[in-house]
Amino acid sequence: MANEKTLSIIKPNATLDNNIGNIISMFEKNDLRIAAAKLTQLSKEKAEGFYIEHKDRPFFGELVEFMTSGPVVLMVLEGENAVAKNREIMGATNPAEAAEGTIRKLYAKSIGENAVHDSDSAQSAEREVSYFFEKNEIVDRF
Ligand code: IDP
Ligand code: MG
Repeated sequence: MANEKTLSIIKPNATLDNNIGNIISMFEKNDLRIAAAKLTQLSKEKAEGFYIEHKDRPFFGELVEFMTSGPVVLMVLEGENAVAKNREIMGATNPAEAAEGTIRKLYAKSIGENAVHDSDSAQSAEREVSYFFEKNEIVDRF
């Protein structure tokens, strides 16, 4: 199986609820490693650019407003099959549909305030990782 990198974001509802550690421990328990991390608050421009694929969706304004409303933790996660593995650990977009034990089942408030983002494919992972991180900010020692 391939060693991959994927982008993860702990969203403002989860940072404000003090669930950063709980969420990171879910990644670590599932053999994903943190290869880069920063805590920041996104500007409107940065959040809009990140979610550009959703710009025509009805919830775009709400999404950008939420993502800029508080601190976020941006992380590069690394491990075997990291992209698919993170999707599984994270759970469905809507917490009402998320499987038991997933991050969203445990820590999401609603379909919008759903605790975490991850990259949905290897191709998005590449774009999303380089959207937030310079090459020299990513550790490659694992
Ligand atoms: P994903 O995060 O599970 O991949 P996407 O469909 O890519 O879900 O949507 C991106 C983000 O937009 C979601 O994580 C959620 O925060 C927000 N979002 C999606 N659908 C809705 C909605 O119907 N209302 C409000 N926000 C939504
Ligand atoms: Mg998505």
